[in-house]
Amino acid sequence: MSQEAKTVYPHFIAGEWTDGDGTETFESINPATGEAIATFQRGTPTDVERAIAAADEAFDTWRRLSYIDRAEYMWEIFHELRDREDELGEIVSKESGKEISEGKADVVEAWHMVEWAAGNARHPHGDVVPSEIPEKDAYMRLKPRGVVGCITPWNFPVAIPFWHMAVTLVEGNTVVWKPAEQTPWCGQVIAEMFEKTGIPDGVFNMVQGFGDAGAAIVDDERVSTVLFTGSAEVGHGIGDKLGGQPGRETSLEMGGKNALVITSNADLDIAVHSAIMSSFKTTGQRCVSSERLIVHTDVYDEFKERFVELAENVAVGDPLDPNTFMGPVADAQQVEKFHKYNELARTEGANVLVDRAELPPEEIPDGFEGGFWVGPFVYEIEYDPDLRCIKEEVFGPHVALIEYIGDIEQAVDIHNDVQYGLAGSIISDDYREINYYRDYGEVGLSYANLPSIGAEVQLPFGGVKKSGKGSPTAREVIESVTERTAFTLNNSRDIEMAQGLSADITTED
Ligand code: UN1
Repeated sequence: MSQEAKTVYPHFIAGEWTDGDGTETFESINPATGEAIATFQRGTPTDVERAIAAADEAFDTWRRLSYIDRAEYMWEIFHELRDREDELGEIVSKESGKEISEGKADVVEAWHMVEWAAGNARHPHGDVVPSEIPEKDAYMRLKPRGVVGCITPWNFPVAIPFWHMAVTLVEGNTVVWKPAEQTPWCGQVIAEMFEKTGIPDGVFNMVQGFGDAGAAIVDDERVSTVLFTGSAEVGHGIGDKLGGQPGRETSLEMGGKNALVITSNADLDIAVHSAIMSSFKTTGQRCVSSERLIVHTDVYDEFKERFVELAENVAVGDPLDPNTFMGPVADAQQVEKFHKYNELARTEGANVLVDRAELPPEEIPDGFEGGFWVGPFVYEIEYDPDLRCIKEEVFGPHVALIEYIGDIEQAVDIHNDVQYGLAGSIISDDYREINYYRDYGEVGLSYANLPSIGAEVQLPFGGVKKSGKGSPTAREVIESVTERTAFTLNNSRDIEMAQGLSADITTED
């Protein structure tokens, strides 16, 4: 019996493709069909150790290049991402299940981030600061921190890796990256792109694998900063671990239990449109998706009717079909979690308005029976601070309508009554309500008359409360991957001190 040789995709460590020392492999699964796309080596802590050693060794040479020279490598990536948008968008859709416009937007967001980082190489870094003493020149300067560990999620498998890595590399750090285990194919393509740029060996390293590989990155003291985007549970574990270790930094972006506040002054066309986008785009699997719609009693019935009608009808199907609005969820665990929380909502007293949770077979396209399919699940529930279904993140198309009576303060109290604080939006034509929400809504990303999704890369992307620490994007990520030096140069031959401190040295005689 002949056995067909199966390609197993390797890691990229120290400028080389390597199988590492692991014996286990894993498969990337197309969530729309349940079929395997490709097979990958599962990285071990020893593989991670080698990648960190390579990054550590490469750091000294890399940091000595100019910003402009380092950015040149990122411009290569920028062009590659742009030129291959359609092809890569399709890969994203096939591997993550996101519908094709989202697959492409993921690639576009990636090249936007790379463009920002590479362009920023020619912008001023640091500040010239006045001194009390005219002969002193004071500067705030930035230095790279060293090896940066990047642990990224499956839901933006191209964009988020570049949120983490683009600025980090241009600033002069080296990288050890673990892509999400659900989207290793995207990881492979990105590593191929880095190899093609000819970036010096060890500057960029990729180890495929699971949580044990991620933990090995976090555990290694040579990793000066860990950038993490993913679940609150894992993120807080990283924060706890690194918090007490001198010289080690983190920037963590975790989930949310995001909400839209729809006031009595809302334009209901905008409200319904924003709510559908916020709750069902990416099948509810953005960190910024909204699972709570907090609606004023005066507009509640009309909003409910219109939202429910659309939720009954949004197109669920093949991610590569341009008419699809919602693809499948990522994997079997997500399906299970979604059903568990729908059940919990029922137990907690939900009045279910839309139940497409178990998609009927006729809605599943032919050939896609093995996919991880779910549809919208919408319910109304009376606000009660003890309800878990309106407090815990589901990461799926699970949406609660919560009616409120009173003014904007009441709505914002409910909005803030969760442990998370990532994203949210207010729909209102009253600027006082909008400004109240802007000032008191406890979120890192705040919108008005818009969905809670769709941030641009040049804005900080990070949450408050349980949703985050720091912001692993754009200008703000610089804070986590650089150290500041306050540097003062004396242009005089005399030493003169600030604060009127005497510089005279007096002796006994
Ligand atoms: C995420 O939600 O996991 O703001 C990332 C957005 C996208 C990024 C989302 N730019 O919707």
